[in-house]
Amino acid sequence: MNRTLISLGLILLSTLSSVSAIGPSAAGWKNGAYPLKSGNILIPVSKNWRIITRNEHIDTGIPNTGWNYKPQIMDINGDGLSDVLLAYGHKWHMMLATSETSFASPVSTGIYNGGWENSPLVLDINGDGKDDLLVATNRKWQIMISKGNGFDVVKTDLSNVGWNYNPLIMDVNGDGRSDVVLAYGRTWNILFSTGRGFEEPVNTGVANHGWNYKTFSTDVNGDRKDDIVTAFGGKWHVIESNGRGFDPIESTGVSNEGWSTAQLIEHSDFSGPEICWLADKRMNDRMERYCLSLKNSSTPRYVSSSHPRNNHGSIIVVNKTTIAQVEDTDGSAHPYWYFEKINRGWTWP
Ligand SMILES: [Ca+2]
Ligand SMILES: [Ca+2]
Ligand SMILES: [Ca+2]
Ligand SMILES: [Ca+2]
Repeated sequence: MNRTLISLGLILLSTLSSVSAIGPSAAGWKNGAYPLKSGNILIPVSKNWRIITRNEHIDTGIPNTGWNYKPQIMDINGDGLSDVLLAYGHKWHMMLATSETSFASPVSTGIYNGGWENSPLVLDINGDGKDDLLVATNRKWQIMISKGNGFDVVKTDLSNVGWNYNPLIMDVNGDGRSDVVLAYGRTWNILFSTGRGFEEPVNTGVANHGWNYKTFSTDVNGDRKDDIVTAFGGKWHVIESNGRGFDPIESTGVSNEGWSTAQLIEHSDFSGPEICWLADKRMNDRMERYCLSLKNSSTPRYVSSSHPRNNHGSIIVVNKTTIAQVEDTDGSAHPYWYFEKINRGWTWP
């Protein structure tokens, strides 16, 4: 076969496998776009829930009641498919996934949805693979522990101080049970999980700079204890866990320009986590994407080809292998969904 044809075919194949645009439009995405474990996205649109995959828009036929009451995406039964917990009619409702592209109709848990407006947090407090929910309500933390087909409600005596300061769910001591890290009293404080509740807060003595900017938790150094990555003072900083608390704050020396668009990407290989953001460093009115490897922090690497500055939407990290973005690449005022496979050789439409 002609060598040129073969290379053309390879180029086409690699383009198709790395990026795909899903038509006809991205209507409704501003009402919330919820990443699912499958790599698909759930959005409330045209009175129903719709699932966006790499290839199509699927109308689930299920009314999107409760879409504006902070739906919680979590794997309630631990089957590897993302389910949804919805607040409406004064109760939490479960919408369980039946496949990667379908859900069963919502059923009531019978549990009062007090505190849904206080940013509930998904965690796995007992490490059983079924996601639980932490709710700040009546000035105390309350936990809904999943039983697979419903929840046990556990009330704690712990004050919900810090719930409005971007609390972090992370496994500080690496025991497989989610802990909670809270910014208050000028320091980071840790609530270690006991499996069905939390120990009294541990004051780490480490200043809580950056709680109001982009703050991520991830295992930066690969010791299975989650660390903090945060933007403040013009730079990205790392705060490593030592199992019982945190080590002193370290600056990466890298500018946190573009922090508001920053996303954490945890690669499935052994290269460690990265933060990626959009910036127009080339001053050509088009945005480029840059990534900083946190494990081997040195200088940010340029990743993407540029795309129009006036409609860059936002990056959504769908899962460890996929990111998605809403973008009007052809200037038709009809934005499309774009999916992109994350690997070391990213491309962009
Ligand atoms: Ca599930
Ligand atoms: Ca659990
Ligand atoms: Ca833990
Ligand atoms: Ca670590």
